[in-house]
Amino acid sequence: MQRDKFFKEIENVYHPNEKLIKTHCSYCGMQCGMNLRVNTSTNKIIGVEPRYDWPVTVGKMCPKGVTAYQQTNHDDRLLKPLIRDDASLKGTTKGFREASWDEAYDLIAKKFTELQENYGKDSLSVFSGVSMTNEKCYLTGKFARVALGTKYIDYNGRFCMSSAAGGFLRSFGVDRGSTLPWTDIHETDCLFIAGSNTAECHPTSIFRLWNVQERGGYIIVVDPRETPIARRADVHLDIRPGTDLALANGILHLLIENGYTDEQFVNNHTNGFEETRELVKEFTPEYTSEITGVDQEKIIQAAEIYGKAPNAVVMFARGIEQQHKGVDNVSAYTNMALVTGKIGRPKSGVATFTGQGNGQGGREHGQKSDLLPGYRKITNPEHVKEVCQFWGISEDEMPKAGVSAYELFELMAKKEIRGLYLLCSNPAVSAPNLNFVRETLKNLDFMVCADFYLSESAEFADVILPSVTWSEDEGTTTNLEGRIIKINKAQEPVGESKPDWQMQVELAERLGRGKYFSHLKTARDVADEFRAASKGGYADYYGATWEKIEKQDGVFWPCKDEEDEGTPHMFLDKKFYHSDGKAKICALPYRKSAEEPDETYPLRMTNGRVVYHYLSGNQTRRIPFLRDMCPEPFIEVHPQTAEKYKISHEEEVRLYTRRGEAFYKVKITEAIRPDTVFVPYHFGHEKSINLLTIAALDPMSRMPEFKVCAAQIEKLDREKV
Ligand SMILES: Nc1nc2c(c(=O)[nH]1)N[C@H]1C(S)=C(S)[C@@H](COP(=O)(O)OP(=O)(O)OC[C@H]3O[C@@H](n4cnc5c(=O)[nH]c(N)nc54)[C@H](O)[C@@H]3O)O[C@H]1N2
Ligand SMILES: Nc1nc2c(c(=O)[nH]1)N[C@H]1C(S)=C(S)[C@@H](COP(=O)(O)OP(=O)(O)OC[C@H]3O[C@@H](n4cnc5c(=O)[nH]c(N)nc54)[C@H](O)[C@@H]3O)O[C@H]1N2
Ligand code: SF4
Ligand SMILES: [Mo]
Repeated sequence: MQRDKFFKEIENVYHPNEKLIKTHCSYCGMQCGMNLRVNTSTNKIIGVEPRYDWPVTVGKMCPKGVTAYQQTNHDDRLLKPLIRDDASLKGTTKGFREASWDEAYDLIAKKFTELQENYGKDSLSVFSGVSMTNEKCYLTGKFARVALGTKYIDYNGRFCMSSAAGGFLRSFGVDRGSTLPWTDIHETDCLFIAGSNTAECHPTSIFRLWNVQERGGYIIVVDPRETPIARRADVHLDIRPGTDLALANGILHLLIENGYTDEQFVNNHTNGFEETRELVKEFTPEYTSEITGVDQEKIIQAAEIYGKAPNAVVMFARGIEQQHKGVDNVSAYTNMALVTGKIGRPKSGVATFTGQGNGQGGREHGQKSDLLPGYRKITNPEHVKEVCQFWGISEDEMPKAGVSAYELFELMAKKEIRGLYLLCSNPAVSAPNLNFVRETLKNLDFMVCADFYLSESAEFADVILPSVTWSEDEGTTTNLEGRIIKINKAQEPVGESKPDWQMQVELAERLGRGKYFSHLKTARDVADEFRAASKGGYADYYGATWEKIEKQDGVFWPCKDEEDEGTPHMFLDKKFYHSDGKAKICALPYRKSAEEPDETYPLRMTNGRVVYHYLSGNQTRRIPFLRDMCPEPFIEVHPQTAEKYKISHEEEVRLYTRRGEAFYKVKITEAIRPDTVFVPYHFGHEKSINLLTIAALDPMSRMPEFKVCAAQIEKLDREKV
């Protein structure tokens, strides 16, 4: 206690020309607590310090977090709207001229109206992202349905959290990324972590992982690469990419065979056990090892450790989710917690490492093609009725369910969709099968892009609208625990940039839909409408007022009213959200990857992140320190494989798949399987690994199979470059 007080006082030390604005990092789902330092003479952000008093991250930040403040007053900021005046330069940064907001809005309203008059309401689409606050995500959903009246809205979470969401909905009937607070996880006895490079992607979770081991507990890691956490794990299951379903079934087989099931829990609180037991019978260690490439001994050891642990947490991330069987992978690993009853109590449970800053909240309130605020379903007439009443529109005005993110591009290619309002996403780097996606963007009749930097996607736009960074507006996000937190404004928007919610209100007015939006004059107005819109949905935020968030260090949803303090632990009453109150143990047959290696493409290509860059890299590639630390992508190759191809460290090679090619410098490392190569994905143009990825979609979540496809390396004739 004394120590906490000491640090609190240090943080509040008075600087004569500075004030500190309490907020959270702009990037990942950890949403680390930070104070932005603001010069009180210039009213500009000049630096940052970590917040020791934030319970989730207690003074920790990563290299992206400590430099995040450099985004705000960066020279590359877009200061005024831009209008394309040379169509022949589409796909480049050139051919734009500066314009006033009035001119930009008038042009957008004219073009959008023309397209809808000629080709119908659904000829327009909205593609958004979840680096935005809950309030902005909510309003974007309303903007698409009420201002544009189109059914075609989807967002980048489809490439991120959709399989986790689908798996949780199937297993539990509810989708909150973590069933327990992060402040619990270091107190568990076993962490089973699959497909997460925690040390690079959620670095400020790491001290909790090591703490489990320091307290005598165990860490089991499933990853084709020896990541930093795999290196320190008690067991590293070095899996062949794309075979997690077999591994999860193999572990389940052992948990059941060796008597680690909690029969009472299974009988009283779950369905599907018998069917699943039958299915996993064939997944003996031998058979599992054959499919996954992991030693039998290690599989047995992992099952023993997890089975014996009094408390355990199963965790996973995009490594298992970004597959065309991502939802099955999530439910299959979740089965481990359900058969052993290690869920619905403190220190035990299931959690996914939510990716983007607001990856949790942003998926709950209507940016997804089939969802409305409060996690209501657009296919449920009752839900539609509630939301229509709230918005004041008639039920036949509410568009139907649209399609998923990648499918939007397919409809654009078919000219069913002709216009796009893109905000907070950079699909020209981040979408799979990029040769197709870029061509599609190029051929749109009219495209608007809202961003604060000129992204690779903005290069295709007809109008670019300058938005603000996270530090120039206020609102809430929901971190990876399901904790709603407050982002505070530290300085006024630079140049003429505006928050997205304000652009949408002003555009709605131009589109003749002002009466549904004009009352929203401040971020707080949007927040109050948003909370009320979520009321009664299962992701109920109504009771999570800004005041309560401040008082309680965040509020876990659901939080229904003033008195409700929120819900840090899910299912403490052993009530799941399916109509019978039970969870579902899922029998999931093993399926191969969409594209298995063959003679022509003998390698498995996977990809992901490095600690220094964030997603498409549009933000972090501009920060000098981060750019210096990782200026370009590379390809990780095992020494045996390098020998086979006669390639050496730092040599440039051609990597290619059935969809495309790219050239990367080789990084020879034993920390990868010999049958697998890995490339970080944060780079644009000809360096994008997505030129090579496959757009095979999960049948439930419509998540593309980013993480696995068949590839080949070609040694170039050139000398070392
Ligand atoms: N530094 C940094 N941190 C980030 C982000 C970032 O861009 N940079 N992005 C944020 C976002 S939005 C997200 S979604 C998260 C992502 O966080 P993670 O999911 O942890 O990151 P990835 O690097 O995509 O993939 C994780 C691991 O999956 C492994 N993997 C690949 N294929 C398979 C497989 O078939 N099975 C298994 N078991 N593992 C496999 C990879 O080797 C990799 O180590 O990170 C968040 N944090
Ligand atoms: N090959 C491969 N591809 C992947 C992945 C992978 O692992 N491998 N991961 C996938 C995952 S998990 C994700 S999350 C996606 C992410 O893919 P993207 O959606 O492309 O992610 P970002 O780079 O965050 O793009 C956000 C853009 O919006 C801008 N921006 C940030 N905040 C705001 C705001 O408040 N308003 C506006 N208007 N703009 C803003 C940023 O400058 C940036 O240009 O990529 C996916 N693609
Ligand atoms: S761990 Fe995530 S939230 Fe924390 S400082 Fe790094 S990028 Fe920001
Ligand atoms: Mo993500």
